[in-house]
Amino acid sequence: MNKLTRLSTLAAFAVGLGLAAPAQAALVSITGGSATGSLPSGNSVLGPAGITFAGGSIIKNGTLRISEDDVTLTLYFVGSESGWNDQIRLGNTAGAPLYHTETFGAGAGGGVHNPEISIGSVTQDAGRANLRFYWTNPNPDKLLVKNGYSPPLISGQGRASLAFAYLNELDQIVKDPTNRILVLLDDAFGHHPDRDYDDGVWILQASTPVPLPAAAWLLLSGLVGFGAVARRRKTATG
Ligand SMILES: [Ca+2]
Ligand SMILES: [Ca+2]
Repeated sequence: MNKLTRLSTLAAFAVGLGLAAPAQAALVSITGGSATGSLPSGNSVLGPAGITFAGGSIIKNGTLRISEDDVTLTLYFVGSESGWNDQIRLGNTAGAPLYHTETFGAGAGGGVHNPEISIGSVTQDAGRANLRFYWTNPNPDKLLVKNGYSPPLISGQGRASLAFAYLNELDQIVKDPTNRILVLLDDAFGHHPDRDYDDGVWILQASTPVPLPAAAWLLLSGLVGFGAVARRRKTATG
């Protein structure tokens, strides 16, 4: 095996390793908005849920954007202070939208949920993430806020608001983009907004399918090539 063959074998091995590992690039980004490095005043969910700061910020009124097509968003419910009947809806590119109606209040049977409850998954394409929040009681449903846009409500009642943050696997709010987004809702229907951002708290986990067969094949070919190099070295020195 000449030097060039050996190098190409090692390159194939590296490519195999790279494709076998999950994509590291963040699939979602938070753009715009205003950052705050402390818990919203009066927030009753983040502390009990064990969510802490580690160099990052909560970004209020930002926009959540998806960087690729066919990104799967899995929604987990963390908790809610509110006894209001709010609802989150995730649009998607295939199949029915995902609904989650929050009917819990603080205390027994509601409040903070830890570990998080999986609500389900949807698939979305690149662009603004399709998140919409409704106040569902009384009927008809009223749009509170959607990602990147807060519609004006009845005069004197302000606007609902969303906040996002990047979370790591330890539930720490971090500066660098991750594929795990903390979603905070502050509702504003029937009363003035108090900006405690605990009227609905979720985590969105973004992922793309990993092409396992191709990755596994490349990894295998890389290992076979690496083995050939090792055998040749052993022969040469032996
Ligand atoms: Ca509130
Ligand atoms: Ca509240």
